[in-house]
Amino acid sequence: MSININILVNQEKKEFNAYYKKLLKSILLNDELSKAMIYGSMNGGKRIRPFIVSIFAKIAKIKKNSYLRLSAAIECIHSYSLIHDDLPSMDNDDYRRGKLSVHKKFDEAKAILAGDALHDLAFEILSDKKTHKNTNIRIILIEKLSKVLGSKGLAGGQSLDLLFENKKVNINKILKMYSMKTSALFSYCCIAPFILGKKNYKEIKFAEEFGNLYGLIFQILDDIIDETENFLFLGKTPGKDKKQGKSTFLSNISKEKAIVFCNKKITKFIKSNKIYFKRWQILEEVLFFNLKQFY
Ligand code: GRG
Repeated sequence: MSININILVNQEKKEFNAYYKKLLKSILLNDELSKAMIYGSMNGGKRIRPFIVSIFAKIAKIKKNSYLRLSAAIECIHSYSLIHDDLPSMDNDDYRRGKLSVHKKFDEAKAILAGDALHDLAFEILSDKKTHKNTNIRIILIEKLSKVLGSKGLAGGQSLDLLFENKKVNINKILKMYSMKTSALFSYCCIAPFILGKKNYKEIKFAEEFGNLYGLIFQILDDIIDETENFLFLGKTPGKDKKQGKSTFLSNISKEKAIVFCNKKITKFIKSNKIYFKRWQILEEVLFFNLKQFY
């Protein structure tokens, strides 16, 4: 069976963008901070995370309204992380998604606050009964997300990323940093729909590992395109990792070997999780989707 993942990604993106726009309009004001939040989260992202959520939500038979709210919370978090990532004290980029980054379009204080407020909005969305009627389920969703974002997740990973600048860092440490700064949120995209759908422990564990691997491959490919693509493709300053002395996977191995590494990792994971890949065949296509574009 060959499924065109590109078509599914675009369909989900369209559906998500319409829902997200409506949701933000119903919650936000018309003030400067809200404008910065909207600018930072509705400015042309690929919406890959909502796509991953939709795949796992369909497997778990979750109602559309419920999983779109989950995706909205996740995109609020993702946008917050990008707004803060672009700040002068972090990765210092004037551009994002082909447009001025939030601190350049507005100012630094507003970018910090817009990021903070998007982060908070994610929790407002998740804690609302409209996301799931069962309070315990909502608390689990919130607990898991808090862990993914904190010192052992996104924030911790970003801290390592900055700490590793201009240092010789071994590959295992780089992989650990990637698992925190990038994979953790992808893994949440996979487990959260399974939590909503009350899937069993083993299935949730599988979803977590799937998300971790997906995120790792995503980050390695992101490193490659940072080196090989131009501004038009990236929508942000190209070649920045090298210029800023970033320690990345590519500081240790060549692009070609990195691609082989990703392929081997996926193949091994599929082999050791045959039952799930047989039951949910689309997952194999999803896992190979980003990598296929490099062959
Ligand atoms: C806790 C202060 C604080 C900040 C949050 C800044 C931060 C911590 C984390 C940054 C994490 C980060 C930027 C990871 C990179 C992940 C990544 C590859 C992002 C790009 O994702 P895409 O390609 O972006 O999906 P689009 O623009 O398509 O949405």
